[in-house]
Amino acid sequence: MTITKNHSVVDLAPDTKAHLATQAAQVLRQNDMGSWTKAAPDLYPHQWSWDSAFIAIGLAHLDTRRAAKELRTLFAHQWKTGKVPHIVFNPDAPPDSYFPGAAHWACAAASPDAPFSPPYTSCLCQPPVHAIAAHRIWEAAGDEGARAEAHAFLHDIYPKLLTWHRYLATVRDPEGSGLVTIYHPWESGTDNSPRWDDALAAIEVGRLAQYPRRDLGYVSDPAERPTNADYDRYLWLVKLIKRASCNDASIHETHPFLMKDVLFSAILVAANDALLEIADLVGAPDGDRALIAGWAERGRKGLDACWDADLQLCLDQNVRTGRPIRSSTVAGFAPLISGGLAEERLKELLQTFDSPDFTGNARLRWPLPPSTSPESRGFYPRSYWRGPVWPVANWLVWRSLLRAAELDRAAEIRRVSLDQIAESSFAEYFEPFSGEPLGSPDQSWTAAVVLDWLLGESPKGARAGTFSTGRATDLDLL
Ligand code: 9WN
Repeated sequence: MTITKNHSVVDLAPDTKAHLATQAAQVLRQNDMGSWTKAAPDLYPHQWSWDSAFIAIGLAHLDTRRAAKELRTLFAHQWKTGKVPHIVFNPDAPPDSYFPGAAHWACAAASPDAPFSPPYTSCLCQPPVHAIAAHRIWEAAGDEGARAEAHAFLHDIYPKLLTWHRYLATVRDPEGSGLVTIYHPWESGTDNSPRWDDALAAIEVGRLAQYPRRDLGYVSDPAERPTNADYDRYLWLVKLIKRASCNDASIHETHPFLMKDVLFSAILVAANDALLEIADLVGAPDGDRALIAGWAERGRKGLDACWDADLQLCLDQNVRTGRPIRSSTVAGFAPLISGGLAEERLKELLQTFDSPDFTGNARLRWPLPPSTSPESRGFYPRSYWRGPVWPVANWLVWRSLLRAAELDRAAEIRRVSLDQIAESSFAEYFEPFSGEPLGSPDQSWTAAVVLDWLLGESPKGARAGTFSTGRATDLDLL
């Protein structure tokens, strides 16, 4: 496929699409551990929470039962508080394959709220894409048998999803602001984003034992990963969380890094919309529905209060300082992700989206949103969440554009994203100007979103702001 100078695109040829879908399925098969999927073959040898949700979305188009299993496995390690851990450690992974690994999180297992171990888990969490994934599995279930099984799966997972969302809406939002408080950049899923720079800079790092940077062994250039100074801060925050015995109340009292994360909060709103649909499907009590709808509404209000008229983006808030974090990143499109926007706000957000700050930047190889605006402080085109383009973030934007009935824009994001991956590979992220693939090769969630783009029908009901009956039946492609 070619892109003309003004970025108008011609769709991929059918045989290229079929080839891409086959390759994507191979990536997921290669990383498949039977009942869960490694986030990446070498760099990430464990089960990550939001990766698993995206992976389930991709797997849904290959095998709905296996997709459901992915989420069942993750939720088998849910904490008693309702928290879904950010990593479930693979007991068979060599101890020197990832740092910090299970041993580093041993204290998490000692918490009275921790699930039975091994496998061990971390005591952090990640954005709650899971209800969206569970609903996508339902949508993808084709024949009667698969639908019956998917329905049974929704019955089983619904109470777990409800407890998960309740944990986020209460324990992680004691103020009732509608915004989720995170304790660590790893919880945001956008680890070294400049969003966290000022808060991290203000933290005085104490004594840390020497530790290995195992991640650097898996990328061709250390510049693609967070710096050593970033890592010192990450590990110091882990140490403080361990000192607080992974107890939420103590963390809220003592921890120096408490952030209202707008992207996380927006994903929770979108996930609450999906959970409401699941609640209907499983015949949940009216009280549950009112509760979930209330969380979604409070989330939308909370995000609205974070709007910055100057940057025309939504901004995270630092709970410790009470101040907004002035940073131009893809997280600023949070109100688009949550959905339910007033027309005027949608217009403003799309203007920012099209501007040189994001997809309208003339230097971009593809008109896809860089994780950090090339025009902003903290941008670095090769470094992880400081500038590269992430297919998984593009999937979130694509889905949100569909829900906002911005169908042409959504189609453009999908086409260009597929073009990027067809031309390069299933990389974790891409240099925005050259298009060079960076980070891990064969990243599972990249393959998963490609499968959803290729094999999932455009969700029907997008105009009404919901996902209802888009069903994938196009498995002949494989
Ligand atoms: C730390 C697995 C994860 C993603 C995160 C991404 C990266 C881990 C790391 O990889 O984080 O959790 O070691 O860098 O930032 O979003 O879930 O793919």
